Amino acid sequence: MEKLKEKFIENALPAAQQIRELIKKYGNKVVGQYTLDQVFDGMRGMVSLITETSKLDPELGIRFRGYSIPELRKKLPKIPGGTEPMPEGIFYLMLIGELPTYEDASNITANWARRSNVPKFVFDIIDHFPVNTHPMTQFSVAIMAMQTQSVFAEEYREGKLNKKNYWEATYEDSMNLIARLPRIAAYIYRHTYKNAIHIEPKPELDWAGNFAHMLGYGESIEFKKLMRLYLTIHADHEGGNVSAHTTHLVGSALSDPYLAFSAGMNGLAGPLHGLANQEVVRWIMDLKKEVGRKPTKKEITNYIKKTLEGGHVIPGFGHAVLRVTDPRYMAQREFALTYLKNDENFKIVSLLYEVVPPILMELGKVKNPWPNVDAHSGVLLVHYGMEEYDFYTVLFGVSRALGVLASLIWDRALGLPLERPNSVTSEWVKRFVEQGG
Ligand code: HAX
Repeated sequence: MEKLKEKFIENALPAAQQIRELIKKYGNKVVGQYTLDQVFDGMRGMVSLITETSKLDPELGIRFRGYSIPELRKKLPKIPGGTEPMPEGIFYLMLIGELPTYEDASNITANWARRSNVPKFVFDIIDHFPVNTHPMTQFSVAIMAMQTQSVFAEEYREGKLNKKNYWEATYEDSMNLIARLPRIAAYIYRHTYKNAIHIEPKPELDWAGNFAHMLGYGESIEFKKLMRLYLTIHADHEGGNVSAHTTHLVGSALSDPYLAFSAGMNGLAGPLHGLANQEVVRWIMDLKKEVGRKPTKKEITNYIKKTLEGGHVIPGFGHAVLRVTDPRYMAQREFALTYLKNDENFKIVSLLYEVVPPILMELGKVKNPWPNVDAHSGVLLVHYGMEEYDFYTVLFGVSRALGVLASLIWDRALGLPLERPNSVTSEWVKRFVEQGG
C-alpha cells in the first residue's frame, strides 16, 4: 500500500472515531445563534461546516493545519536549491495534518507522475472547442470528461463500496485528478493561445516545475518558483468559500470527485470569486490605456471613483471573511519585491494598495477595504510573459484542487452526510416576524 495512504489511515481513521464519540457525547450542545440578517446575507458567520484542511481567521488570515503562509514558506520542503515550497508539501500537510519531510513531498511527486496519464479522448474534446471558449469552461468540461475513469463511480455502481471504504475510492480519484490537472490546464493554454503547439511533460520535474514547463515557461527558474508559490498559497481557504463549499456539497450526494470538483470549478469561475484575478489585470490595463503607463495617485483616484460610479466593484479588494490585507497578497508582494521590484505594473499594484483602501472605507459599507489574493497574482504572471488573462483562473483551479480534494477525502473518512439545510420562503419569514419571531 502507498505510504501516503497508510499514513492517512493511521491519522484520519482514529480521528473519525473520536469525532463520532464527540458527537455522541456533546451532540445537543448549542454552537451559536444566527439572525435574519445572516439568513439573507449568504449565511455569513454561521458555523455549519466541518473542514479539517485549513481555517480562516478574519484578522490573521489563512492557517493551513495551524500554520500561516510565512511559516509554511519556511517550513514546507523545497526542491534542492529551491526557495519556495513544493505544493506537494501543502497537500501532505492538509491531508495528513503533519508537516512533511522532503522525502514525503518527493514521494508525492513520484506518485502523481505515475498517475498523470491523461486519456486521449480528453485532449480530443479540448481540440474541438472553439478557441474563444473560456479556459475555465474548457477546464470544467475536461474534468467532467474524465469522470468515465472514476474509481468511486465504478465501484459504487458495481456494489463494491461499503460506506467504510468511500474514502479510499475518493482518495484514488482525487490523486488521479490532481496528477492530471497540470497536463490538462497546460493543454488548454497551448490549444487556446499557442497555436496548439503542445509540450510533452517532464515527469522527472516536481509537480509545479513540470506544470511551468508544459505551459511553455520552463526556461525561467523564476517562473517555476512563482508557480510553486502560486500553487501553494491558492490551495485552500477553509470550507465556506464558493469553490470549496460547492465541491463539498456536490460530494455529499456521493457524486464522485470528478463531478464534485468540476462543480467547484464552475463556482471558482465567477467574478466575485476566482475570476477576479483576470478582472484585476484587465482593469489595470484599462487604467493604463486611459491615463498612461505611469499613472499618478490622483489619476488612479479618479479612475477608481469612475469605476465605482459605474456601479462596479474594485476587483481584488474586499473579502467576505478577511478584515486585513490578505497574507496571500503579502506573499506575492514579497516575491515581487525580490524579483520584479521595478516592474511598472507592480508599481501600479503598490500604488493601488495605498489609494484604494481609504476610498472604499469612505463608502461606509465595505467591510474589508484591503487587497485580497487576486489583486496581485496577475501582474506577476504578466511580468513573465503570460498575458492571456482569461487563463489565470485555471491556474487558481489547479491549486484549489489540492485543498478541496484533500477535504473531500476527509469528508468521506469522517462519514459526513448529505448536506441538506432548511430553506423557507420570504412569506414564511414575514409570518415568522409578525408572530413575534
Ligand atoms: N469594490 C466596491 N464595492 C465593494 C467592494 C469592492 N472591492 N467590496 C465590497 N463592496 C461592497 C459590496 O458590493 C456591498 O455593496 P452593496 O451593499 O451595495 O451590495 C458592500 O460593499 C458590502 O460588501 P461586504 O460585506 O464588504 O463584502 P461581501 O462579503 O458581500 O463580498 C466580495 C465580498 C469579495 C465579493 C467583495 O468584496 C467584492 O466584490 N470584491 C471585488 C471582487 C473580488 O476581488 N473578488 C475576489 C475575492 C477573493 C476570492 O474569493 N478570490 O477567489
